[in-house]
This record gives sequence, C-alpha cells and structure tokens, in this order.
Amino acid sequence: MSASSPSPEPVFDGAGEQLPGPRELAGVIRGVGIHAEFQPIIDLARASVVGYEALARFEGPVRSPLPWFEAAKVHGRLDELEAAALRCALDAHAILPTNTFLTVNIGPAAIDAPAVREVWRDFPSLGGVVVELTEHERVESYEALEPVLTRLRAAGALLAIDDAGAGYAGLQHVLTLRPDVIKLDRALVEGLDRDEAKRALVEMVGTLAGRLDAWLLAEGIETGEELDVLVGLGVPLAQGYFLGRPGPAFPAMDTDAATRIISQVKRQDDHGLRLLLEHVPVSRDYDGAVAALADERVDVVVLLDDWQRPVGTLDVDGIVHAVRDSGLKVNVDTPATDAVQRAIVRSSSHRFAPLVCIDDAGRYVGVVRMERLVEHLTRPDSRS
Ligand code: G
Ligand code: MN
Repeated sequence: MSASSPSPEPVFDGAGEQLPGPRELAGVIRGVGIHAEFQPIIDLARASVVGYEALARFEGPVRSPLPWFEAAKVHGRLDELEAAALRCALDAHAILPTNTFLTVNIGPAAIDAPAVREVWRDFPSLGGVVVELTEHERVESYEALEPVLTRLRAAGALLAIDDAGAGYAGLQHVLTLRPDVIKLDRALVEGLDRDEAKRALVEMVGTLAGRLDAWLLAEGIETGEELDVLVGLGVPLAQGYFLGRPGPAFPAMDTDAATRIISQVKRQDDHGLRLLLEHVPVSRDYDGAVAALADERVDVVVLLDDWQRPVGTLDVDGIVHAVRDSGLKVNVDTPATDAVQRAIVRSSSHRFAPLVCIDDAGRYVGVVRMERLVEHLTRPDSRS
C-alpha cells in the first residue's frame, strides 16, 4: 500500500499483525489472489487416499487464511469471502482424481447467505462433495439450517461436522445434524498415544459415529505414534501433516506413513502366538520340575524365577535348555511367521524345542510347540 493513498486506518489482529485492507479484500472476493490447496484424506484400513480437503490459500504478503477471514469480518464481508473460497474449492470438483471425494468448508452463518447461495446455484450437482460445517461462532440452533442442508443433500452432498470436540462443535450438534462424517478436532488427536483419557474419548466418539452410521475422520495427525493409535482403534479416516501436507496439485500420501499403516494393520491381523499357546507345568526349582515330569502326559516343564520369568525348560530326557541366548524365549505378540523363522535358526540341539512365550513384562505366559506353529502356518486359511 503506498503512503500517499487515502486508505483507511490499518486494522490489526489480536497478535498485532496487520490485517489485509478493504482493497485487497475486494480483490480476493472477486477471485484475485485466492486459490485452493488440497490435503489428502486417508483410508486407514487400506493406506490409500480417498479424498481431499480444499483449503483456502492467499497470495501476497498475508498468506495465512486467518487474517483474511478476520479482516472480512471487520469489514462486514465475511459471507462474500466465504463464497469466494467455496467457489475456488468447488472449481476443483471437475478435476478431482478418480475415486476421491472433495471436502469444502463453510460456516453455518454463511451457508445460506446470498453470496454463497449464488455459488451453490453454479454447482448444482454435488455428488462426491462433503460439506464441512465449520463453526467459529456459537450456533444456538441448527433448525434454521434445515432447508439449506436438505437442498445440499438433495444435490448429492454429504455433510461433515468440522472440529468436533473443540470449541462449539460439541456432541449436541452431532446429534441434531446427523452428519455423514465427524471430523475429530486436532486437539483430541494431539498426543493421544500418551493420554489414556484422550484415547477413551476418541473410542467413544467412534462408537457414537458407528451408531449414527457416520464416518469418523481424525484431523491433524502429526506423529507416527498418533497414527498407530488411531489405526489400532479402527478409526476409518485420517488427515494431517504426517499423512500428507496440503498442496496445489492433489498430493499423494506420504510413503513412510503408508508403509507404517500397512505394517500396523498386518500386525493386527496376526494374532501373534496367543491362539497357539499351550500351558505346561511350571516349577521354581529343578526337583519340582523332575517331579512334574513323573506324570507321563507331561513332556516338558518350564523353570521360572521368583518374578515369573522363564529361565529354562526341562524335557523328558532330563535335558535342561537354558532360556538365555538359546532362542527359546519369544514375545507372545510376535507374528507366527517371524517366530518360526527365528526358531529354525536355533542350534540343532534345541531347534525343535517349544518356544517359551513371555508378555511385555517378560513374564511366562505359555509355550508354543513347533509342530503346532508349522501346522498353523501351513493351513490354507491361516493368514486370514
Ligand atoms: O478447521 P479446519 O480443520 O478446516 O482447519 C484446517 C487447517 O489445519 C488448514 O489450514 C490446514 O493447513 C491445517 N492442518 C492440516 N493438517 C494439520 C496438522 O497435521 N497439524 C496442524 N497443526 N494443522 C494442520
Ligand atoms: Mn475443515
């Protein structure tokens, strides 16, 4: 802005940043200096991109969307700016990669405003579009929105509640709006691998989503650990920097994240060794083990220390196999294929000895015989 222009007083936001002025604002409302970028939305069961969220991006000195929306509010042009952003987003509908949906953001106050209504009119067919209701201010009642939501649904759009669990988008709104997608706010995802309560909350919202026949979409995944928990909880959809950042062309998902999801899903499919466990007699001392072997049905006894950790096995031939360094001991969650691969490289003296299974704390939980393991792995349906 030149110093000589008779521009109005500059406006600042709460952080002291200068907001865009009315002239720049008028430009973007006409569609100049505004465009959409797209962030991939991932199907966590398949590690594939199933959709994109269109996000408004601005050119020039103020690039972040927040000051623009702030400025539009100050100048009473919020509906028009929302309309301009929505138009940019919906323009991408025609060039969307196949088999993906497009999500677009709109505030409840703007959704039926004249400027926005004009945009809806220009895009009469909304199949494959998810309209995200983004609530920046409290909406007391959604009753007034019923007609416009019904129109959008009739045009083929699905409805999502954005930022659920944060700010104003509470569970009450989920109940009244009956959305097709519930977007779980980033605040509930952040650090959920270290917070049991957050994990329980996500699980609860997931159950609610299931009851309402809605998809849960977790937003703002920034770490592999957060991702692991969400995959473990069976959350169907996710989005975040760790999975893929927004970009101007439709970006692919991050390949490391894809690999991580696939290995996590595989680990879950495999029950580890639990289904193959057998409980044989245990003893704290050698004499007790020998006594247990007097029963002719017993062919192996596991020797434990005072903390229930296995120290060795004693077999019918009176041979003690020490657990340490012998490859006898294995975590019960080890996939069966990994366990057999490790077992067959043991020394010939105990290559076919049972595997002694332990839990994460190192405590004995049972044994798995090699015969059982091989039988399990060679059965045709064993990998399903
Ligand atoms: O309110 P809504 O969920 O539509 O906001 C999306 C915004 O969040 C976008 O501006 C996008 O760039 C940003 N975003 C997307 N993924 C992440 C993430 O993993 N972490 C953070 N902090 N922001 C994200
Ligand atoms: Mn959104």
